[in-house]
Amino acid sequence: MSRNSIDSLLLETRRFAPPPEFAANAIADADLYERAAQDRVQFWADTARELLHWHDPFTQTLDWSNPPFAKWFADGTLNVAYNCLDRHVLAGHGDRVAFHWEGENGDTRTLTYAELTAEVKKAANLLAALGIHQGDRVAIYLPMIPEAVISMLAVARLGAVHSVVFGGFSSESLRSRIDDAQAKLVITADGGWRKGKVFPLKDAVDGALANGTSTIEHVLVVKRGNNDVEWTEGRDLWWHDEIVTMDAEHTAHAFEAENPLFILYTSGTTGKPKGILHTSGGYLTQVAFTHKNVFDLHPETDIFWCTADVGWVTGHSYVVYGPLANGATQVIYEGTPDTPHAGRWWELIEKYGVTIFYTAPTAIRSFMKIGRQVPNQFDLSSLRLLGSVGEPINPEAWIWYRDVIGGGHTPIVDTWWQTETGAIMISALPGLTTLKPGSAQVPIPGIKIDILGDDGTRVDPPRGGLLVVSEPWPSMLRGIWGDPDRFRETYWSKFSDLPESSSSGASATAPGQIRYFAGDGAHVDTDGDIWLLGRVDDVMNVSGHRLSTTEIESALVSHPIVAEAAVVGAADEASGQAVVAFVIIKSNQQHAQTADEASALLRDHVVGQIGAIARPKRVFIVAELPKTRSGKIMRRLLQDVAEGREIGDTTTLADSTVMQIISDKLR
Ligand code: 6R9
Repeated sequence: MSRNSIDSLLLETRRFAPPPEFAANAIADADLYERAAQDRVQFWADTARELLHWHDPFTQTLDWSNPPFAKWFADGTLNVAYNCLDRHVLAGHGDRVAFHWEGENGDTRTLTYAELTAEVKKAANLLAALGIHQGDRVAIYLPMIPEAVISMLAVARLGAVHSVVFGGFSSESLRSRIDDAQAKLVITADGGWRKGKVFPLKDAVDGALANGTSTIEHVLVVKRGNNDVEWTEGRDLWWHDEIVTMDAEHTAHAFEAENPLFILYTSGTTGKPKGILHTSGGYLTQVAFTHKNVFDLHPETDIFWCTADVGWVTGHSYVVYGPLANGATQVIYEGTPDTPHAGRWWELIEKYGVTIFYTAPTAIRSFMKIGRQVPNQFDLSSLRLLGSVGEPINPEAWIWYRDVIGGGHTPIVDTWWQTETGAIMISALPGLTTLKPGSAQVPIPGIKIDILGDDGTRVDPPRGGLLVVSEPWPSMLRGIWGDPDRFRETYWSKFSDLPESSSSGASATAPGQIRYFAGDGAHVDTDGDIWLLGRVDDVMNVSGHRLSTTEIESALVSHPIVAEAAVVGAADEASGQAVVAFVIIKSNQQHAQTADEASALLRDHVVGQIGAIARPKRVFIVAELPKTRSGKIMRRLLQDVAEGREIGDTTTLADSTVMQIISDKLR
């Protein structure tokens, strides 16, 4: 975020108290904050007992004897899928709709809790027949269709571990994720609908498995796009052929609270994506708690719609686990918001009577650009609460969202959290909090957040600093898959006084201050409200998706014509940030194509290596990159160029003329 936007954020003075009738019927009361403040750990124990069904009740709440490796509710056992399905049916809610699904091409399917439970039981039997046991990893590479949710829950039901890979990722990205997790099975589809066309998924899986060395034993294929696919006999199986032969009964066994539930890969500051590991009991407790209280869920009457794809953490926590644990009725939609017309989302809100709507600022900004005449054609009066996630929401977008989508009366909850935190950490509670547009506001009950200066001391408000979580929380990541050292280094080394122990065994010395470093900058005002300012590391946020500069640079230099590459995230009106690359072409390749051809070639190459979300908006072919004397690329200067600003201080450059040459060329 640029300096100008930070200043304008902090000048924001509009305030919105909860509407009286909303406050009167709100699920959360102020008592939550009080109970949590009195005894945080006890508060989470009570919440876990209240919101979940435990097969064997736990007696221990938090074990923090070996930081940063936490255990929550460790001696309790539960089945995550049973909590999301069977118990609602047993409680008499089998006829309640779990999902209204809408395909981009107009196909629809509605599943009640009883039907969804039966589907998941059959799928669990199928996976078991394919040799999936507790702890095995299953990759899921599907469009937003009911089978995506069914597959995740079937894996969870068996105590196995899913790794959902967003369908927009390339076969290269899928391959590296399959290899890293050593998955045994991939669940995919022939194709899915996107922007009016079928995009192939099975092809990408074939590509990922082409070298024949993969740990994958079977590929289970859902028929969705009806596009042609290649078939490997013995390895590939059609979902619909197999599922019909399966028993609709399946007993859910209970697993330990710390049994791994999923791995989800996310971009970090280095090239290789990190496999963020989440476990069962603590994760489910916090997603259920936040879904219920932040979204003020009345499960009998609300229709909840979170627009995220299950390929992202928001889809895991607020399409699958939180809402289903709470017995909510939801809408899920396969395609893009503008297909076949610009009002598709608003049409769905009208059609299903959506009451709670949760989306990302990048989407809101793109609707703002089209104008209010599109949403104004639809009846959005069912909406009573709106949510935002993924990046800071600027006050103007917040106001537009409330006025145009929320009819000028709905509260908006701006929810800050991460793949690593598993669940919402900072947010207003809509029946209690007076809202400030642009601020995510306060930690949810039971969460301890601080804003620190570089020296590790708490800043004096009003002031900016680095955001940390100062106490362990139930849905915290339990590690990076296969890399405990990277886990400690990335999140815990900056502001923690960690004992000298490795990943195994408790340490002998009493731990000092242990704080999770989130990688975000934040400002805290004199009321204690938090304003998120964006990443402080080499992670970009493009349309709410995390991308690493290093990962895209590695993709670029993997192309034979590239000598060197530097990538920056440049401020962009539509997507928040846009990927801008500066590339030096190898001298023996410089005459093979024009700069425009090289730049088009390299943009496509990044798509092939990572996926369309990482496609650079611009690739500049340059002769030099600005480097310090120690050889570090000064991305800050490239960012100045990319954002069309005056170039900042160049005195630490090894060759101070480089920036002049680059900027002359680009003007
Ligand atoms: C849930 C999700 C995490 C990063 C996070 C931060 C940014 C998310 C935000 C927000 C400001 C919000 N972020 N929500 N920034 N206000 N309400 O998005 O997870 O994909 O892991 O991204 O997104 O920078 O560190 P993930």
